[in-house]
Amino acid sequence: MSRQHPAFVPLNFTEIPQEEMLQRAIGFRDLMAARRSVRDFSNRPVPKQLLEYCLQTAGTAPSGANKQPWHFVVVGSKSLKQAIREGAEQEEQEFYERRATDAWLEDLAPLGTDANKHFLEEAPYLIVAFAEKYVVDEQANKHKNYYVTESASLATGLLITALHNAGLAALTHTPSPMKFLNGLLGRPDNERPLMILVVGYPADGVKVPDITRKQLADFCSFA
Ligand code: IYR
Repeated sequence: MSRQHPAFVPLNFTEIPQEEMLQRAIGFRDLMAARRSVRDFSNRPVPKQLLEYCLQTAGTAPSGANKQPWHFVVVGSKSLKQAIREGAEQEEQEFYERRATDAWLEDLAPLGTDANKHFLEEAPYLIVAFAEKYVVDEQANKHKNYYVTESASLATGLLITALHNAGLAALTHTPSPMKFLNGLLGRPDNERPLMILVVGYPADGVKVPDITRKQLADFCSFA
């Protein structure tokens, strides 16, 4: 049986002059260097259309065998956000009171986090990222996806980048375990919650931890 191959089409590639390449790389680096995780959000509304454009960017991520194994649920309803907060805070209470090691709590201390996740209700939107482990076809056969965590994480990284570029603040939030999100959002068993992105405008006058980032030489080597 011969396999079907896709048609090949010309790459849409326009060369950029070198000087402009450098300027663009610097400009984008500086744009992204200003991205910070924010834990206090304004309740100002955010246009849904803006999120849709950012999610379309997420959907451009490369993925194993182009299976695009991700699903994003955009949550704007007050009651669902409240339910997600309740579920997350239950897990977080366990984490802070029992599950976390002393070393972990010490590492978190500079961030000032605790089990209170008020931002899950205050922000206008929560975007819950799911990784699709396999696809179930009409005959109920399972087809596994490849590099699922890598692919869905790449899409989520692009989403964070797109949200920042669009002028919004976001927080990656990972209560653990997150299985309760499948139930609340009606997502099937073939999907695993990856993280919650809390999205909106930062609260007026919000402060963020005074942290630094590694210098290039500390996280990159040229072999
Ligand atoms: N999920 C907890 C704890 C937490 C863990 C890490 I690693 C962080 O970088 C931040 C928080 C919480 O959200 O509080």
